[in-house]
Amino acid sequence: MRVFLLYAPYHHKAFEENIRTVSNDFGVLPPLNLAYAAALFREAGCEVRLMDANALRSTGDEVLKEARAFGPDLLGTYVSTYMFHETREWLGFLKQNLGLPVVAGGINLRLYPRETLSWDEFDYGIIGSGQRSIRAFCRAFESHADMSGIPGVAYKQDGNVIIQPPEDDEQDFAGLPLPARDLLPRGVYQSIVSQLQEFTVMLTSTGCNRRCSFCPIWRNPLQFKPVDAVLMEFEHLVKDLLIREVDIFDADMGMKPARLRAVAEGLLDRGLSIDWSCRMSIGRHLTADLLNLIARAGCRRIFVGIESADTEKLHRGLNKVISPEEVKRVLNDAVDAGIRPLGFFMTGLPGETWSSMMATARLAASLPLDYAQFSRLIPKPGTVLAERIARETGVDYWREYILGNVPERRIGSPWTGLTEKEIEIGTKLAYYMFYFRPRILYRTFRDLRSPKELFKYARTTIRMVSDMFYKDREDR
Ligand code: B12
Repeated sequence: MRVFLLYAPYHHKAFEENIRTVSNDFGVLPPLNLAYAAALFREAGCEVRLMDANALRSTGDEVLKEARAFGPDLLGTYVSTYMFHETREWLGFLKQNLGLPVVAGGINLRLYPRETLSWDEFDYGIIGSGQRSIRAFCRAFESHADMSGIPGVAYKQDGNVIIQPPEDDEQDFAGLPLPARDLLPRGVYQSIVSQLQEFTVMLTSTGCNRRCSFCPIWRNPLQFKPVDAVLMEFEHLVKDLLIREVDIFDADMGMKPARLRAVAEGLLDRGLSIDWSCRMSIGRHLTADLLNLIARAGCRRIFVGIESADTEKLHRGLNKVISPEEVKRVLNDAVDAGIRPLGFFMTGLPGETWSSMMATARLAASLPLDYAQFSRLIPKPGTVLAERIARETGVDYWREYILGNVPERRIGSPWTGLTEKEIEIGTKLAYYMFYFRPRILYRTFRDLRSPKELFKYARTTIRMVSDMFYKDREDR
């Protein structure tokens, strides 16, 4: 059986936490989870083509041509909540022209399976990891058998959507095959801060041990790949795929400091030369010694959630606890070790005022950071915050959005007296206060590693300035 998987092009949405320039210039990143799904289809005996039309900036006709040339029996795609309709339209176009059924997987199938399949563009859904269900689905699909009784598979029968939840223990992250990165194009991937090519992304754990009300990630089971498997994946990246830089997307790569230490030591022992970056929670466990070790092992950047100058607001409003003293200590130790830190900050917190927002902007500019990202707090799908808002207003915006009942718009921040416009302006101002400083310009130029990187920064700077005058969709 031949399966054509499409990663559909996507663009900034009005409800996103990031301002437009940041979403659009975030980079061109590979569809890691479709690469995982492709590996599962291959394990089930399928021949798979994975087309990253987002990275290739393909037109509809180009995608159609590629799909026709491959001659698939089935089309598949990844659906997030944010990009649902854009992806749906792409699959609708392919389905109409090829007359083939479509299977969808990914986060939106976990959150809104019924609503996803209420659209004609989607015939089947894989809910959850697909580890057991993809194989069973393929067997049933090939033999034209009934999909009933296959946990984790959603389908349609006589106009009804049938949801079959996955088995509780289906997700075994460590047991997943290596993502099929060999199916992805080369020379096209980069992030806003990456410096080398080939570049890719990687995940060594799922879930998180924190319970922040603005983040959905802790709802995934907390699972880790064993150190040996992580090192094997690094080795595969370096030796088989000639990757020179990787961004690790774990919620907190330092959650188990001994594990991080073992990964770093393993990289050094195996002589694997690769630049990497990762997200880490601030805490006492990030000692100068550990930071020095990971720097020697190739860690070039760490991304840390600092969020706000007002730790009280953070703690009470969002269930996140961090110590300002520890933030400074970790950042200084990281810089001393030769690691470039990026701080994540949030604007529009519960009880936020213009002056607390500006205090956050000033805090960011006062810390030894090389990069900062300011995101507006939004009730992301699947979060405690989104559930609270849905309860209070009686409307689940995301569900209605998937059903096509509400337009793409800012959801609003009823937890602060600030308007969306004020939060947007405060967020943009925070960016200008951070980036348009001699220290940042100097460090950016000093550490440039290619003319391409200079071009990337110049383009983002121009877009950032023009963004000041850009009106969001609902203002137009
Ligand atoms: C890595 C990552 C990325 C990477 C790679 C994305 C990708 N398509 O793989 C990049 C940087 C490109 C990315 C982009 C975006 N991301 Co992202 N991303 C993640 C992250 C950290 C891990 C995803 C992952 O690989 N998980 C591991 C795999 C094994 O699990 P999985 O995703 O569930 O996939 C399995 C199954 O679902 C299934 N499956 C998945 N797809 C398919 C398809 C088919 C046909 C089948 C059968 C099965 C199947 O098989 C996989 C193997 O088990 C998650 C957060 C998290 N920790 O989960 C956020 C997350 C999914 N991303 C999120 C967001 C918001 C975005 C962006 C909108 C950001 C932006 N503004 O650009 C874009 C949207 C991209 C899109 N087209 O929709 C949100 C999703 C919110 C939502 N409900 O829509 C999350 C949850 C993070 C968050 N902050 O809330 N992301």
